[in-house]
This record gives sequence, structure tokens and C-alpha cells, in this order.
Amino acid sequence: MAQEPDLKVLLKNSPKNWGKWGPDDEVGSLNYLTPEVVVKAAGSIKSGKVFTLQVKMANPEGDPVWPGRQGATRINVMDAGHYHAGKGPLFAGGAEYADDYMTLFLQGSTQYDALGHVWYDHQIWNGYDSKTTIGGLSKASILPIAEKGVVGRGILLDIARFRGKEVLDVAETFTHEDLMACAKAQGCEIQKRDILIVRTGWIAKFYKVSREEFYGNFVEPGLTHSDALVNWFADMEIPNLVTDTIANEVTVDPVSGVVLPLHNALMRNLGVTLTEIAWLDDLAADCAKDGQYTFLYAAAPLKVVAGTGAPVNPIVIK
Ligand code: UVW
Repeated sequence: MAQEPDLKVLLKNSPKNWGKWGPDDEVGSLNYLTPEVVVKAAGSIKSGKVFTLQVKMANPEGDPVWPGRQGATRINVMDAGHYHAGKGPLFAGGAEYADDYMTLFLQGSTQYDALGHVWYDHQIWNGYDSKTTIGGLSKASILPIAEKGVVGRGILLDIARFRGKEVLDVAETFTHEDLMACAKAQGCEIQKRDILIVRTGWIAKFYKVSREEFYGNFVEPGLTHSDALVNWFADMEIPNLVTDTIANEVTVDPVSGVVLPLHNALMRNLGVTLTEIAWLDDLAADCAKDGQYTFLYAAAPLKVVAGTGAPVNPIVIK
């Protein structure tokens, strides 16, 4: 059997943004989202229509997660039942309340990845030692991204609709050339520093088919690695890639056999932030109706200290 190449070999010609924003940087390509970019992005608001892009959490129907993770579990610790049983705390005036807690994988919902989430060759984003991840990320955690916030011009690239499909196939791939062709067919153009929001129909499929079918042959559709694609992301200064898949790229590179090479080429090397498991179907339906595929995108993951990622409910304003 052919041996898959090491990421060090596969990405030997891949560009890096390490040091570009100084030796202490922890937000990478989000630095491209300057105040000027934000002001310009606000000009994309035309009708005031608002969309939220998070999937439901702790959903009785299930939460789509990477194999091996579990969806969130929410548990009531106080409600009317406690009062009926005489166990609720009594407040002067008679107020009663419901309360709950939740356990979750920080990567187990619509989420931002911290730049230190995935690496190879003992170094994470900006060249920090991978040992900085031990026991919690002391470098390039989700916190600096959460503190900064993400605001810019978003562009929806509805690859599923572009290919005339409800959902892309298992392991189906596309490239940056396809993203550009999709934009053209939609009557728009990807501009420098755009936040790319790519729809494959994959997360919607999770709610429509059995778990056996969804996880049976788990190779998600998505962007596929090439040096040309990585150079395009670098030249276009893309700050953020948002998709309706669990891992933002075809799970296994069909050419090299390497798993998640773009997590490394884009996130570790270029500092592109990844947003996964986004709910894009309502936004996509509206874009198909009104023909407006560009808008203001705003998001801020939760401020989890040392986290590898954190849930987020991004907002789009058209
Ligand atoms: C893995 O951690 C494997 O992927 P993701 O970035 O989708 O959470």
C-alpha cells in the first residue's frame, strides 16, 4: 500500500504567515479585518434582513459532530417540578425560576477553531511550540479570537446549488477555481479579505438521514488541497472560512491520502480561522431568491480561557 506523505513533505512549498503580525500574534489572518474593511463591509447591508448561522445545540434530534465527539447535553437543575415537590428555593415575593447546565465538546457545535487546534511537526500557528497546548492552549487559544471578534464582508458560495444538488456527495471535492466560478454564476465576485461562506448541503443532510448513513462512510465533501489553492488563499488574504461541514475540507485528500491537510496549510501556516458546522440553508434560500450573495458577517466565539475552540452563533445582515 502506498504510504501517505508526511505533512512536512506535502506542504513543503506552502506559504506561511508566521511572524507577519509579530512574534506574539494569536489571531492570524483576522488581522486583515481592519476598521476600514469593517466600514466597507457595512456598505453591503441593503435590506436589513438578519440570519443566524448556528445549528441548534443540545437538540433532541442530535447534534452533528466529528466522529468520537458527542453532542451537548443540557440538564435542568431547577424548574416548576422542584417547587411542586417543595424543593425550590423560596424568595420573598414568590418568584420561582428554572435553571440548567450543559456539558459540551467545545468543537461540538457551530464553532470557531482556535489557531492552535491542529498542527504538525511540533509547531502550531506562528511557530509556537506544540507543547503550549498541554493542559489547555497557552498560545493561540480561542480567547484572543473571541476578544477580537470577526466582522467583515461575507460572501455565500452555494456550491451545492451551483452543481444542481441538494447536497454534495460523500468525498466530493471542489477547488478555489470552483469557488470563483460559483461566485460568477451567482452574479458576484470574491474580493480580497472576504469571509468565505461555503454551502455544501452536508449539515442539512445530518437531520434528514439515519446516523448510520451519515457516519457510515465518513468522508465529508469539501475543498481539497493543492499548492495553487493555498497560494490563492494567501494572495486573497482570506481571513475566515465558514462551511456547513464538520471539518471545512474533504476529510481525506483524494490525491495524497492525507487527513485534513487544509487545517494545516490554511490554519496552522496562514492563520486562516475556520468556522465549522454552520447552518446555511435559510441564508442560501434567501440569497437564491433575492440574488444578493454578499453581506455583513459578524461573529464572536465564547471567551473560553485556553480553549481549542468555542461555540458561536454568527450573524449575517443583508
Ligand atoms: C478535528 O479536530 C479533527 O476537526 P475539527 O477542526 O473539525 O474539529
